[in-house]
Amino acid sequence: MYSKRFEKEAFKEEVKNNIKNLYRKTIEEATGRQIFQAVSLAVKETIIDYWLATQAEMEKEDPKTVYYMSMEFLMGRALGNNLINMTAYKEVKEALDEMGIDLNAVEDEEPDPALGNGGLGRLAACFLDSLATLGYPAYGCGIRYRYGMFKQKIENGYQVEVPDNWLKDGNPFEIRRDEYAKEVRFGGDVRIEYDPVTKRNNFIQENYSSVLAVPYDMPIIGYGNHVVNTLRIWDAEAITDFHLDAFNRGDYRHAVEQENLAKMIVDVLYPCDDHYAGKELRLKQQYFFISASLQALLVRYKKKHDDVRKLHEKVTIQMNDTHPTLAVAELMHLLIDQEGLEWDEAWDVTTKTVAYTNHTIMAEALEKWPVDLFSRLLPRIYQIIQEIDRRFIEQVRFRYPGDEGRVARMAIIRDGQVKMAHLAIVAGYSVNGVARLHTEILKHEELKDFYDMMPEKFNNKTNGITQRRFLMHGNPLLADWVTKRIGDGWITDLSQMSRLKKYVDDPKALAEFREIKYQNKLRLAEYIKKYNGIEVDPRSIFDVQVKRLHEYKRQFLNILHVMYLYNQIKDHPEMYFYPRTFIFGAKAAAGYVRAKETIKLINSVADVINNDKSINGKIKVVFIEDYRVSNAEIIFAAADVSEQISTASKEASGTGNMKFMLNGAPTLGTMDGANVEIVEEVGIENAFIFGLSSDEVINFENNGGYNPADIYFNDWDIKRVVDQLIDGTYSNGDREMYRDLYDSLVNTHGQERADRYFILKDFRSYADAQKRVEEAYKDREGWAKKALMNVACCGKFSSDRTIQEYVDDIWHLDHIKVDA
Ligand code: T68
Repeated sequence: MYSKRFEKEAFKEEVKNNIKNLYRKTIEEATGRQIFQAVSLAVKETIIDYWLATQAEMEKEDPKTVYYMSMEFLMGRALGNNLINMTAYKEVKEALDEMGIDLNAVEDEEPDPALGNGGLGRLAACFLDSLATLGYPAYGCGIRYRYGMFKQKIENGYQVEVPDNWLKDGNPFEIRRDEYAKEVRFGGDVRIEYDPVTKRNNFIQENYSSVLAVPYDMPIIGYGNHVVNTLRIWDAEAITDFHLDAFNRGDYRHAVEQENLAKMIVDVLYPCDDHYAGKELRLKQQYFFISASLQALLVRYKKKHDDVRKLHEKVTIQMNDTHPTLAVAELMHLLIDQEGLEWDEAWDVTTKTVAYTNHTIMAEALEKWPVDLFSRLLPRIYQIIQEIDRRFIEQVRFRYPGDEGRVARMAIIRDGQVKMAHLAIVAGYSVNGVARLHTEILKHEELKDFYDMMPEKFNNKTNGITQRRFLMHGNPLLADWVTKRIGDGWITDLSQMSRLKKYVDDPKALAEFREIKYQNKLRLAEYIKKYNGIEVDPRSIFDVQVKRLHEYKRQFLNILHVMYLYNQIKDHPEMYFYPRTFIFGAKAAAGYVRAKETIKLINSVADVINNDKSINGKIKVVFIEDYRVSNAEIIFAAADVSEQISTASKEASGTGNMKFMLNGAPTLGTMDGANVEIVEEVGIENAFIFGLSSDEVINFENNGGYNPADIYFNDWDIKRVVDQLIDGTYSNGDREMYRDLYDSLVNTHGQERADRYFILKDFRSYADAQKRVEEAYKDREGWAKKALMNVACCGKFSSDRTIQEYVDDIWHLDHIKVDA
């Protein structure tokens, strides 16, 4: 293992030297940030050796490699995770202790790299961790945004977005690779030129603007196996005069335009999750990283192979949602225009190389680019997509003669739009959903036409999460306890958690397990005190909903229920009530008005309830500012109840649900996404399930919805909380502040149905489930059993399992072994 190689004294010396050489300081004089840099660089020394060894192995063995293309990699902090995977965490902690440095404090100095929005970006990060740990060769390919996901401040209850300048002090783990820089071209025209020698038309892009894509590599360390893969993220720079041709050299305006393009293109991550913004700059970002990544990939392939017709034997490309789908057309372009392949040859290679993962069925998330924008920005790519579309439509007509309705539904280019999902499905050799229910909905509802025509492409890959970060690093107390009980095999084989089942009837084990949860709740309570100034009782039920703010995720339902409980306590002060702390954490997309109103509502309700002395602290409401990977680890470890309450059919999978389960928090949720599979693993008696099924929701939707007025006018408790949105109770008398939220429940707005997300419809059943939670929690040992069963049954939800399935069914990668 790495730790065998770890030499404590040498490491300490290295840290001291780094501080001296970088900052001309002693340890005592250095700031926290400087110590973080010095420690990280010392750790990087060791990483580089394994990185080189892995590269050497790949050179030698020439294994089949996956390129995971993603606009987002939500990596979270690297230092602690790297140490864990190098199996050097404890040694380094000791070494630093001896120097009077606290590793936890050093870790807290690292900016939390947030090059992703939420689930989709975090999934990509977990996948990289598992690929390296399982010993599979992989590159992550993405964008080095100068500004990642915004930092969230709450001011006067409102979300305020603050730029996330994560690179301010430099990123100690990355390496800039100038030698692999690539030019990426935008706009201009395509001239067709007949070449009498090859007897082919050549397509020549002219009058374009271009930028230089410069890669930065970050190490992705496998757990205890010396494998170090690479996350390659691209920065943009202006092409210097040197690269410009004679004509352009004098063209000042053009030069400035290119300079600006380079500055803009990687400037910022779009903060919209599950939503399509349709911005030109976004399309530029997509083409930028796809073109650069594919050019680099081909260069690498051609170093060892002279026939690009066999690319798929050594390379597979996974497209994380449709955001990287330009890979289809760009690969065609490179194979035809650069490598000289015929169309059919290029298509054969491309359709054996690219595969597509779908993450949502939400109509507003589907990427459809306007043809005029698309063809202006990417003229050659557009031509290629037109030809793919023409040939595809021919096939549909052949297969379904006379069915022009079907042709219209399936076309890639239609109604002035380029439909990226259709392109991804037509070209991809695999199309997968991210949980069983989601994949079934894709096959039988959203993508039915495609499934009918090419069922063999469709498959499910239920998401997973890495236990290295979300248990070992985030919850060391529980991790050590598990290891003490069942050994440490679970670290790389989470199915071994099932051995914990034998402890559910062991009172001593249960008492220890409960005490660990309590310690983790204390840690979170301290965090909340420090950052929110709110005192919470660690003995109360920690009921947690942390995830992006979205109407379909129904944070609104949760807070309405809190308002309802508060009414009950006020009406019946004598009533039995187990103290509860409702914890929220969520960022709203900057332009998503209703999501932002929901944040304000949660904070307003918190203000009123937390300051009402008459309820004796029976309810506390906490909105944790700036929910992100680093505080998520603390939150999951401390949760008693995992709120997974999306409208059934809307949440493709969810992955937070799995992180809560791993940390021993039973799910309070709907039968949606991966919740279905969680319940299947843990047993319905160890979860709290409520609400409409996805079939019921889809049925209502296909038949014009339901009528929330029937509920509003017949259930007085519900009417009361809904009315409290506009009677000033939570807005200092302002009746307009939450009018839009109120309206969304009871009034139809043009196209939008009232209560589109079935909040009132599910309210009673949610309240009942919450009642069952309270009942169950009163039985402390019974609760501990449920919680422990969740840990014991979480094995399926490791991303190691997910990745092994991708490898077996889709990618067929070769293993690598690194001896160092
Ligand atoms: C999430 N999607 C799904 N999208 O909502 C979630 N979208 O159910 C699933 O578990 C997760 O993906 C992983 O499969 C997202 O997170 C985005 O973040 C996103 C970003 C940009 C554009 C569209």
